[in-house]
Parts: sequence; structure tokens; C-alpha cells
Amino acid sequence: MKMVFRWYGEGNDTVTLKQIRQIPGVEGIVWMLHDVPAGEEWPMDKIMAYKRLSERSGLHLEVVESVNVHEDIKLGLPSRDRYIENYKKTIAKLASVGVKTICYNFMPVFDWARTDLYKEMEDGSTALFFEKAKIHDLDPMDLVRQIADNPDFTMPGWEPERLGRLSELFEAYRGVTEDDLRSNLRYFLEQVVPVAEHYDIKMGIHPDDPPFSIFGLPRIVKNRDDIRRVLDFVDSPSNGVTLCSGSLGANPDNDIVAMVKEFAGRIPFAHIRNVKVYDNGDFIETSHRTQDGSVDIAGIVRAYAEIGFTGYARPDHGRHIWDEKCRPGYGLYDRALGIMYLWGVWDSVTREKKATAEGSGQ
Ligand code: DNO
Repeated sequence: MKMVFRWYGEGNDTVTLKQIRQIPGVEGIVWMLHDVPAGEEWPMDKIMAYKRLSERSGLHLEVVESVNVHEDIKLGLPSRDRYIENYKKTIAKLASVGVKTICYNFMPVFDWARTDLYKEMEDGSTALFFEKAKIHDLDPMDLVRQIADNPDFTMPGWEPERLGRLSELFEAYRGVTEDDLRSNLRYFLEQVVPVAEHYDIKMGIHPDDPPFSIFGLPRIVKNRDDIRRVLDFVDSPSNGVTLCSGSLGANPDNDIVAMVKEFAGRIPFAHIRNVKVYDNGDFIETSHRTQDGSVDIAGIVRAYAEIGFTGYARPDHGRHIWDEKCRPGYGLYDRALGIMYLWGVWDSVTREKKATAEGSGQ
């Protein structure tokens, strides 16, 4: 397991590269060009600027999250081919600076969604929260205002150019079924995966967050069967999944330990975080510790250790603790604590494994 840490770039993150470097076992940053609109080819000079930063900080840049997919690709419009060509060129450029894994998602209109960014917990910390009933009464535009109009931080996945076209996009998705969206994903993967394979890059689709439809939009990466289908579209190690325990974990029916085992060779990137799911379907992002939420994080890390996972992993959204002022979900403290928990489980299982192998003379 290669531990990495999401970083939003110079002047765009409260966490510094120096701080990241000091978290035990972290070897690289997870990055993207936040100012390049989805669908555009990433400019080489901006990519090189990250390369220089990475060299200076001693943190590699092997993981990109995300190269976003233009809505026309998801909608299957004729203009998609142009955007797919740009995507391929971006893959080639990223390979040239040493990128090995690209995370992306195929969620229509919105990336992740929450109804509250700073929900207060019993211990006085705050965290991202999703209130199921609230979303039914909410106008999508209000959700956008709540999340994207954050005066202090830009929000990942809530790019202004996409959201500026909100009503137009909702109109365009009217009548688009899950099957339509699936066939548009297949078309995209059939073109992009061979290029990724050629450059030895692994693509990892991020599950839908939350893993159910919101505002009537189709969602196609919600559970094990969905992931199976996506992986079957193109049978290649470059067509993988970013297995996000927090996104999938918001549906208690998802058995993530079983998914780690089943999709073992097709998980280039693991997002590991916990959520507490309530009986009414609401959920809140908790500390990474198993007992604090509904997801068996210790069991998941154990499963990764048992399969001898060699991919990248990052702690995911943390709570906001110790009065830290940070981008919602992306502070330093709780994610760093999360990493130590992940290492704790990982180290104990790998030591056990080693002792057993030595004991049995393997
Ligand atoms: C939010 C993230 C997502 C994720 C994308 C991957 O914090 O988990 O924005 O990066 O869905 O494409």
C-alpha cells in the first residue's frame, strides 16, 4: 500500500507540502489542475509546475484526482469525440511526468453532494453531513449555492463552468437512463483505456457519492454489480476502480470487504474513510476508526493487507477538529490521524502474515 495525500495546490490549500511530508509513510500527493475546465487538454507548463513542486518537496505525483469527464461525453453527444481526444492527450502528457493512476468519475452534473458542510458532532468537531429528507425538498440550485459558494475555499467537483449551466444540464439529462449512461461510459472507456494501457497508466472510476440517485439523475457506480459491469466493459488492468469506502459505505448493503477481495487486481487506488449511517438514511463523516462509524475500516484495511495490495491509498474526508480552518473534509489533523489508524491495522496484519509464513516455512 502506497500512502498518498490529496493536495489542492499552492495558494489553494491550508495544508503545506512540508506538513504532508511529515505524516508518517506518506510518499506522494494526489493532485489535479483545478483551473482547467473539464474537457480541455491539460497544458504542459502547468503540469511541469507541479512536477517541480513535487521534486522540491520529495513527494511524488503519481496519482491524479481527477481528470474530469466533460458532460457531453456522459451525455453521449456528437461533440464528445473532441473531448475524448483531449482526454487521451492529457493521459499522454501525464505519463510523461510519471503519473501512474488517474481517478475520474462519471456522475452526471454533480460530483459528491452533502446537505451540510459543517455539521456539529457531539464532541464539538464538525463534519460533512447528508440529510436524506432535505435533499427531496431542495432545489439543486440551492445545493450549489450552499456548497460551491464557499467564500474561503473552492470545492472539488463543483466547478463553476459546469454549475453555471445547471438548468441546461438538467434539461439535457431528462430521459437519460442508467443504461444510456452506461453505454456512454463504455464508449469512453473503449477509447481511453487502450491509450492508458499504452502509457502504463491505470484509470480508476470513483463510485457515486452518495451511492444512490439524487434529483432523479442516473447513477451507475453504486454497488458491487455496477462495478462489475464497468470493469467488464474493457477487460484491462488499466480499467479499474477507485474503491471509495466512504461513498459506497453510505449504503449499508454494500459489503466493501468483499469488494476489496473480488476486485483485488483492479483497484489502483483506495479511498479509505468512515461514515456513520443512520436508520433514516442520513449519514455523517466520522473519524476513520471502525467504532466511530458504520463502515468496518479495520476489516477493509485487513482485506487490503491480506490481498497484498500494492496500489495507492489515501485517507479521505476527515472531520474538522482542534479548531482547524480548512477546506471542508480536507484538513490536516483528522486525515493525518486517519493515516495512523490505517497504518496501525496494516502493520499488524502484515506482521501477522509474515510470522505465519515464516512459521509454516513458506
Ligand atoms: C470529494 C471527492 C470527489 C472525487 C471525485 C473523483 O471530496 O471524493 O470529488 O475526487 O469524485 O473523480
